[in-house]
Amino acid sequence: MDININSIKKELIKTLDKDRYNHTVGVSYTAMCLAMRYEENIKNAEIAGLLHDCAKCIPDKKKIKMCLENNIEITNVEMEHPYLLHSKLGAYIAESKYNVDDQDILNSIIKHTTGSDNMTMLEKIVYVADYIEPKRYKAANLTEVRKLAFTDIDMAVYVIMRDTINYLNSKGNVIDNNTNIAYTYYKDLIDNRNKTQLT
Ligand code: DGI
Ligand code: FE
Ligand code: FE
Repeated sequence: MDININSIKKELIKTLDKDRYNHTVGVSYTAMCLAMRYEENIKNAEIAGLLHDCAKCIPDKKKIKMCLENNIEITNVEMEHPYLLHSKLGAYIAESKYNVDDQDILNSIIKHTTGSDNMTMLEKIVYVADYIEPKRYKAANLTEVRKLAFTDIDMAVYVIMRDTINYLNSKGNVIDNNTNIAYTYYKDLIDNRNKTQLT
């Protein structure tokens, strides 16, 4: 995989708006810091962070069109909330346009919005970095989650999923099946860990 970070950044400046580009760089650096902490591949974290939202600024209609053209499945919930497609479509663009062939990086992009059960370390790093990067300021419990990310990444994943679902419920948004599966998995993992510690 011959990937040039500067050429990715040049292309992203053209295809993302300014705030989204700054967020992307924040996620990339945060993912690299987490990769240092958890002994994950730093360059993979950098690439995944940079490309995770590469499809975000494509208009929703075009997202749907591009998915249909490239045989990317669209679920009912994604049809209702087409912004969710930026993850799958982003992975497709990372592979076809940016020549990413590492499946762990591509899966990190696919899973970065909903999460999934049993994520790899890179998948967890991108999921968490997306929520805690320095420019984020609206999300719930940011101070706590930023600290947790570096002390207990599974707990950070769980708290982010819990707070995201609470937020979506408060807005009356449909919860994606993957989000529910992911939340149940990490809730069980944390509950079981607490039980083991008690006995
Ligand atoms: O692309 P970003 O804004 O950086 O972050 P993201 O890809 O995590 O997208 C965040 C939005 O996605 C946030 O408003 C919550 C929403 N989201 C996450 N899971 C679900 C969801 N929206 C719906 N409708 N259903 C979900 O399961
Ligand atoms: Fe995103
Ligand atoms: Fe993001």
